[in-house]
Order: sequence, then structure tokens, then C-alpha cells
Amino acid sequence: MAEAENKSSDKATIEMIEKAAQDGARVVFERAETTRACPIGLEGSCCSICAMGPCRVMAPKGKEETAEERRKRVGVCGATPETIAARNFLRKIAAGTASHGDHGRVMAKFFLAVAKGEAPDYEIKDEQKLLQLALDFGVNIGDRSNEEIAVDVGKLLLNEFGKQEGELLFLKRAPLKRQELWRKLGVAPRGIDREVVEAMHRTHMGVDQDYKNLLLQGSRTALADGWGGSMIATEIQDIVFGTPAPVLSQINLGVLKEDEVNVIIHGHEPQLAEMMAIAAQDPEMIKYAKSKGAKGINLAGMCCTANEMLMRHGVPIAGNFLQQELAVVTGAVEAMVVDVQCIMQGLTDTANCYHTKIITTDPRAKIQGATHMEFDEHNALKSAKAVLKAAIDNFVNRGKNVRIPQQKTDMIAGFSHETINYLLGGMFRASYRPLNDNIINGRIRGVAGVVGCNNPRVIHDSVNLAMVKELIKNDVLVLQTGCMAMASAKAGLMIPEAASEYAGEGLASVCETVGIPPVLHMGSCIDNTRILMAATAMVKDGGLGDDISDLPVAGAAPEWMSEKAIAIGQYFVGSGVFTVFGVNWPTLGSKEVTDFLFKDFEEMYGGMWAFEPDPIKAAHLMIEHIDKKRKALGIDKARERVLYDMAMRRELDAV
Ligand code: BF8
Repeated sequence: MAEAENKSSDKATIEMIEKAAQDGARVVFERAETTRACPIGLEGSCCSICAMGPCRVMAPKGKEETAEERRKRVGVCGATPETIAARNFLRKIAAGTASHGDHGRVMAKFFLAVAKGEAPDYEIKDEQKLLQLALDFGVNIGDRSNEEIAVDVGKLLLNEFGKQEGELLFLKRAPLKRQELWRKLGVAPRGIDREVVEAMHRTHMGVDQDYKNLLLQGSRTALADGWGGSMIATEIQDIVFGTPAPVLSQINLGVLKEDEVNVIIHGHEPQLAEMMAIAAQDPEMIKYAKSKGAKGINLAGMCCTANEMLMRHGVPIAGNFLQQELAVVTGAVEAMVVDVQCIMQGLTDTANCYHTKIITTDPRAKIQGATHMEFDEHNALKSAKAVLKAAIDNFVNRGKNVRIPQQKTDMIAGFSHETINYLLGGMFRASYRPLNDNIINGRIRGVAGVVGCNNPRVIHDSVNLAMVKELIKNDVLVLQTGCMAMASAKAGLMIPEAASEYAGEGLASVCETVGIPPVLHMGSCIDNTRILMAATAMVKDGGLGDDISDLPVAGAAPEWMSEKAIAIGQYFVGSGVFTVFGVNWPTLGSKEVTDFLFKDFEEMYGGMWAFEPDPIKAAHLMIEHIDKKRKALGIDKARERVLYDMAMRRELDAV
């Protein structure tokens, strides 16, 4: 295997890749080396939707194609490379939307169970948010109990999945101009499941064979994720588990403890993890752990369940997507408890080299070779304790081959849309006004959402770090979610001190005044909807245009790998945001489709896709776009005039 240093920019990861090699344990970094990416699938030129194929329709490389050759470069059914690339792209969006949607549906059903008293270990934590939703939906509040109101709100949210006509309720949250545009283009989603099903139908053999029409359904499906499934999940999780507020924690494999029972919670849906956090503090469980020779119970997170637990409870994070097997390689993890999404099947093979139990908990996500302990939300605490007990029982099986990397970094998370509102405007005048003002006066150049996964096809975390550092150096405030947020946190970018060390003078001065880091952790991947809400709040606060596409903002997923990332990117583009992806781009096999996504979309949505694997170049594409928007708003001059004299600094202190 190539040198571990060439695989990650994170020291703990490098150390564990080396340990895995010594121990004979296989991990994703090694598999990525031995399993070459298929170049035909990579560019979207393989059609495998029927048994006449799979058909490969790649363009000849390095030579001009004649018109006749081009005419013949089609699948057995005659499908053109454009149709095939667009179909493949739409199917990715459908899968991503289905994943977030199914998460949202589970949350809606769970919410109803909580409201009806059928999941007695949970309660409604954010009453204000519940009442706001009730008001938004026209649900009667009167003198009814929170639970009665929640039943009505829950039914309305659950109905969003199977709705056949009309529009999703949350579309009304978007700026009016954006809503009108969606209606004009015919991409306002009707029901979450309906859009996914229609996308699958239209990409079946012999149905929609016009790439532009396919990609319209791509937008409608993705919008059903961002303004539908994901937004429903975020809202309900905030109501039941609490809306995040700033919280201090730590991140990286160094959060594991040599002398305690280490339990990692990994996946995306937080109901079980919430109960695990309570169970792990139960004196009886701690006593039980001590009876097995451990000093206590150490709970740590992985992937987006980690983000959920971090944002609300400060539970430390063991690592991001590519570190999941490496946590097992420490030899110090008694159990990795997983729910759904982003869980590598390779975990069970890695775990065979150590004592770690891989415990699946969701009937939708079993793994061959893992132990299945189904979580029952109706008996949540009991279920969580049973899982925890299995982990504690495994402590005695821990071998001598234990090495926990030293690395762990302080971080502040919990920047929900509401928190940013309060932080910027204060409790009694909560608003985005100070952010807008600082954008208008040029101290903050713009805002970028840098989100998404890790991908072993690039050096782990390095692409994100280069991009984020370049953005903040150029006074762009960065909002993050998912595994990219974790990459920045590990590198020390999510503490207030990072502002003076890494940010440009304008951004640093605002961060220092408000007391925030220049890179804000906004949560898990479904919480990208918080970024949509932040952008909408900026529009509504005034001075920066009347649609999201007018804002000096941009988005990126520099190390993306999952279909969910494509769905997220598409709903940002459809909402008017310029969005650049790194690693590779799945439609490069068709110039027409790629041009449509990269160029024509700007005309249609005011936001468009771009692909740039070089993080510095990608950051500058985002900055150019931000500057273009500043110019259109007539605020480009303000930035040129910014000279930070003492008077301005005093003025800032008075914000
Ligand atoms: O939903 S960022 S690797 S963990 S897909 Fe997965 Fe990507 Fe991580 Fe969260 Ni999002």
C-alpha cells in the first residue's frame, strides 16, 4: 500500500492506517487502492437499466468524432449519451432524496408517537419551535396542550410524504420570488414520495428521453429533499430533542478512552443515540461497567449521528466517514452501534481482527456478520440499555493490541439557524441584520456552505481544509455540516481563536466582536436545510436582493461521495446557489448535459453547478461568484473602501 501520509492530512488517521496494515486489518484506504474506479460509470456513460445492456456510450478519447460516429454512439434501445447521463444523474438525486425522505418519514411517525404518549421516554423539548410550526401551518393553538398541537402538526408533516397534488408546505418558507420561479418552471414538488417514484419511472427503459425534461424532474425531486424530507427531519428533531445552541466538545480518535467502555454511535437517525446518551449516565449502567473492570462508559459519535449528538449534548466525535473502520483498528472500541446510511460493510471484516461488536439496530439496515439488536422507540430506554449492556459485556474481551491516537481537538458546535439569529442580533432583536450589514459594508465578503463527505479518491480532509482556509482568508464566512464540518473541527478551525489565525481582517474583526469561529458547524447533512433557512433569512432581512440567487453566497462539496450529496447540491442549485463539487463529476460523458447543468441552469435558476477538483481554484470560483453578486447588488465599492481604522473597530464593538 502507498504511504499512509499520502492518504490523509489527519495524523490520527495516518497512524491508524499504519496500525491496520500491521494488524492485517483491511480498511477503506486499502480497498480504494486495489479497486479501481470504473471510468465508464464515473462519467455517467454506462446504462444498466435494462437487460439489453449494460450499454457503454463513451466518447472516443483524444480524437474528433464524426457526425456518423456520434449518431451511432447510443445504447441498444437508441438512448443517447445525453439521455443516459441525465438518467444516471436523476437516479442519484432520487436515491439521495429517498434517503433523506425516509429519515424524515421515520421522524414524522416518531413525532406522532411522542405526541400520543406512545414513546414515553421522549418529550417535546422545544415548545417555541412547535408553536411556530403550528402557526405556519394554521394549526389551532388555543389552550390546547403541546401534545395535542403536536399530533396535528405531525399528521400534516407525515402527509407530505404521500401527498399527490398541490405543493409541499415548507416551500412557503422560501422567498416569494423563488416560489414563483419554481411554479413557472414546473418544479415545485407535490409530495416527497411522489417525486422519487416519478423520477424512478421516468428513468425506466423507454420513458423520458429528453435530458432537459429529465433534469427538470431532477430539480423537483431534489427540492422535495431540501424543502421537504430533510427539512421535516431537522424541524422534528429540534422540537423533540431540542434546538442546538453553542456547545464545547472535542473531536478525533483521541476522544476514545483507554480505561473505559468505548461505544461509538454511527449513522444518521438520532432516536436511539439520544437514549444511549441518557443510558450511559445511568448510575446502574456505570456500576455495571465498573463491575467489568472499566472506569466508566465513554460514548462517542461517528458521521451524522455524531453531529446530532454533538450539536445537542456535546458528545465528542471520534471521526468522520473515512475514520469509521479506523476507530475499530484502535482495538479499544467495545461496540459500534449503527442505524442507517454511510455505514461501510467493511466494518464487520475490520471488526473480525479485533473484539469490537458491530451492532445494527434498524430493520432497514442489517449487515451480514453483525449483531442485530432492534431498537424499539416505544421502549427506548430499555432498548438503549440492552445495547449498552452488550457493549459493557464485551469489555473483558478487549485484547492487548490497543493504541489510541493522541489527537483530539477542541471545537464549538451548535450553530443552528436560530442560534445564529440570537448571536448576531441578541435575544430581543434576533435577526440577520448585523450579518447583512457586515456583508453590505464589506467586512464579510460573502457566505459559503462547504458540506458533504470524505472520499478516499482524494487525500482525506485535505481538499476541505485547503478550500475552507482559502475562503476565510478572503473574508468569506463558512457554514458547514456533515463530514466536512468534522474535517475543519479536527484542524482547529471551529474555535473562536481560529478567526485571528486564519481569517481575513474583515471577517476576523466581525468574528472577534461576536465571539464566533470563522467556520460555523450547523449540524448533520439533513441540517443543510438550516443553511437554506439562513439564506432565506438574509433575503428577508433586506439589502441583499429579493431572492437567494441575489445573495453573495456559494456552496461546495469538495470531497463528496454519496448520492445524498448530489441531491443536496441539486436543491441548493434549484434554490439559486452556485455550487461546486470536487473529486469527480458524474455527467462528464455528455457535454450537452454537463453544459446544461453548468451554464443553462444559471439562466433558469440563478444558481448552477460547477466541477473543480483543485480546492484553491474551486474556492476562487466561489469568490468570483460572490463578487459578481456583490457587483450586481452595487455593494462591491463598499468592500474596496474597507480600511480597518480604530473608529471602525470601535463601531464594530458596539454591534
Ligand atoms: O449524511 S457527509 S459521508 S455521514 S453522506 Fe455520509 Fe457524506 Fe458524511 Fe452524513 Ni452526509
